[in-house]
Amino acid sequence: MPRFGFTLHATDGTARTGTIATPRGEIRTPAFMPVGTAATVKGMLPESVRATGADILLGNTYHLMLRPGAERIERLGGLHRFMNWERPILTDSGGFQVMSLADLRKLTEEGVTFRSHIDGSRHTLTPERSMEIQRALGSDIVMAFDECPALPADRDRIAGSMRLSMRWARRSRDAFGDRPGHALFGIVQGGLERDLRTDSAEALREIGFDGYAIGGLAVGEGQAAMFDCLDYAPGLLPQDRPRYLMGVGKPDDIVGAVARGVDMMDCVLPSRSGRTGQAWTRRGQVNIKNARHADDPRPLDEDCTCPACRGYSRAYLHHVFRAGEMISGMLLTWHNLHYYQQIMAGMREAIAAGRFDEWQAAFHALRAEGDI
Ligand code: PRF
Ligand code: ZN
Repeated sequence: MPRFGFTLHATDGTARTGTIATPRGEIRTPAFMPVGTAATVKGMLPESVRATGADILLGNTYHLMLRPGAERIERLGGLHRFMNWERPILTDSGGFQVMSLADLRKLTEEGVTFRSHIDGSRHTLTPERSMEIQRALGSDIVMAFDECPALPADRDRIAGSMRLSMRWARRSRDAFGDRPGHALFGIVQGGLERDLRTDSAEALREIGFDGYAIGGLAVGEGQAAMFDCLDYAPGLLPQDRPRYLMGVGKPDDIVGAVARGVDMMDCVLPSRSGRTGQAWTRRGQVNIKNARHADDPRPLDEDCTCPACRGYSRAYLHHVFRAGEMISGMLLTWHNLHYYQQIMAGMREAIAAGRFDEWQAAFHALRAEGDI
């Protein structure tokens, strides 16, 4: 069985490009992972997600344990078979989603008990149970079980939470064991406190992980504060392991994160905003609901090669959104995911060529011109 591995191909300033090798295929970095929370990227067939350029999807422990159940998915051959996506899958560990979605949460040293947001049933997640669920799903990249406080939070709360997450990281590592071909990533916490982030990164490096995530950002602090943290946070992590910024973000967040040394990201934004009539283009955001599109024969983006832009006018996209037709969310999601993957491919190429500064300048210049 080929093992999990990361190869760095080139760096340009602090930006990096490389390849993560897994038994289910390669992940080109910087990588954007579309979110497939409930064993589907909403509105997209897996082959369509692949056609946008995605190498890996993200799945969620929290949602899948509640419905349809991790052991059911295991009996049905694992998550890849279940959802018909044979390439790599990374699963988040559940704690973050419990804190944002579940009812009646109770946090202890052992883990977290909560009631399902779907049917009110009672459940427990611990580092050990999260590892067991992610193993049953067949996840290729397993995330350590952590806790992430919403910002702003006071320093004591952030410090206590980070230390708990580090004890849970140790238990995650022990419960994960040795699984050739599968990877376990630790998650740095510590809010916007540099010394806490440093302690957290050191604790994780001491334990030893196949990759390292930066958690606890994009939780209300704003882009400037997030970038201030990313000015040092990736540098606290080993050079030779992938770095994953969790739950980020808008196109300019992603570009700024890659410039600061991040290799992987995920976000619901391109798929979720596709369903609410928001398109992301090289010239910025387009709200297809807006009446100004009703008679517009042009595509969303003249230069985009996605099916939504090759086959349909803004007038049509406006109409099907207003009419509540399913194809509306499908086409806009496809466009948004395609655009995100184009950004990633452009960054990989520019970093490899040592031209990332020029690429970034062109990216920002086109957005400044705005939609026409
Ligand atoms: N931890 C985990 N998942 C996450 C986060 C985190 O801190 C975030 C924060 N942006 C998103 N998803 N486990
Ligand atoms: Zn398009």
